[in-house]
Amino acid sequence: MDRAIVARRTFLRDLGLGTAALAWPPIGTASGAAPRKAGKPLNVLFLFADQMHAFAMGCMGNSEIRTPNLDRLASEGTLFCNTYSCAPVCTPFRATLLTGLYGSQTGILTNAKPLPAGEPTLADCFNAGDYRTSYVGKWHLGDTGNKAVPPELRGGFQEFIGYQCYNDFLENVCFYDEEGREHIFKQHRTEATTDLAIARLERLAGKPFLLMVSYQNPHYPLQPSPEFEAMYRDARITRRPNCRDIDPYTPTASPPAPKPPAKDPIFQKYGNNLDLYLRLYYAMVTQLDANIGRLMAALDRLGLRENTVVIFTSDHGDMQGSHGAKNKSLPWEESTRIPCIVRDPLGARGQVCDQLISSVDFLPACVGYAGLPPKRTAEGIDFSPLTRGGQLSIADRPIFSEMSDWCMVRQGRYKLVCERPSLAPKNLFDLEADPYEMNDLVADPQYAAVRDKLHEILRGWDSRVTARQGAKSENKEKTRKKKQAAA
Ligand SMILES: [Ca+2]
Repeated sequence: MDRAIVARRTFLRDLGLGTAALAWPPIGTASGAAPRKAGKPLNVLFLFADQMHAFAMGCMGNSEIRTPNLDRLASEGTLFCNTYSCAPVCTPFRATLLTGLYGSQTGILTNAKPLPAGEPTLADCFNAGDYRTSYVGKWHLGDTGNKAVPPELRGGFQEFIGYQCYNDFLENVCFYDEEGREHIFKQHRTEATTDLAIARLERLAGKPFLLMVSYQNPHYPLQPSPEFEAMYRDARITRRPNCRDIDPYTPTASPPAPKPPAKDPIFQKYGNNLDLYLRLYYAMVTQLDANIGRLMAALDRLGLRENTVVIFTSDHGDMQGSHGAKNKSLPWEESTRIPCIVRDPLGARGQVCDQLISSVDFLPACVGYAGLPPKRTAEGIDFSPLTRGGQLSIADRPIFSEMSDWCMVRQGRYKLVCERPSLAPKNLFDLEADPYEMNDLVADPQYAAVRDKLHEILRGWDSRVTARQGAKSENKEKTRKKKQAAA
């Protein structure tokens, strides 16, 4: 299922997709792109899924999943096929997306924490540039549950309609607007999210905007609408070669899943059946894809295509039995590799870029597409030149991912995972030769030099990004001692 690594930049026709509807501008030009309307800054429409790994799209070489709208989006823009979540869990990803900082720098490596006080956000960057900023959907910063997000937790977005975190797609579909008013929907959560996003787009049209749309799909429990479930009813989904048969059931925290699992109606649906889980997961992704299609049609209807950069990604992936694991928060590719498509009206079409991109790059890139001043303290890079046929010297750039008990670096074809806090090397993989991570090279003497080089890079990064938290802990300790001395 996994596509072999392609040349640094190539085009979707090489993936066997139909060429009839696609335009192929030469590399290094932006020909084929619609001209920007004079005097109008570009809007940014940022769409992201929850728990969708990079391999669940037709344009990534998966011939068993139906994602015609995402494939079309890729054919109209750039597919970044080597993109990583720098902290593969909900809240840490969101904090990085909105601050441009690593989880160790924000202090957010677990769920439901609020954004760090006083830290400028992506919305602040756009507000300062006279953009309208609007957010729709799942938030999950500062709390969890089916509840309103109070203004002080909204990261500076001027418009807001969403909820903290609620993993039920069919029941209790509630969104809360700027005033905290509850809007109840008798439809699938994904359809409701899209309807709200379209309504917000209609309000935003005519002014430069940043609109972020945060979908709950395809996070478990897997509850596609019947018509999407039916599409995969008789499908045989090929398991990844590193997959082991596991019980895929994971209880939800919000709403709290009934215990024991046997009492959970979701368990009754797919408990202990990985094949059924995969079919339902694909159905969830296809439903999300159909909604992306609806949103793109609305963008066209409103005449916004030529002035709007569309970015699609996800917060992290889903293990689905690979390496005998389920869920996420692990360094494996199925957990850390995320989809990434950018349709840039000033960019090339049908381009595939295999440069390493990290979720810490999204803030600089969004700001870059809007032509706004960069956030000085943000990590990552503005990768916008890559969608416009430009060059960035990032072939050797290491990218990082982390949770509190591990961290990893990927540079070129190699990936090293270390344990935390010891930073002892745990796994080393050659992802070009071994894309499924089945041949651990960490103890292989032939790769000692590669391991040691990556180890040094990772230790340097870890020391730098944890310094701020270290300083905070030190200050807290000093304050505590002072108070103790004064008492
Ligand atoms: Ca998530």
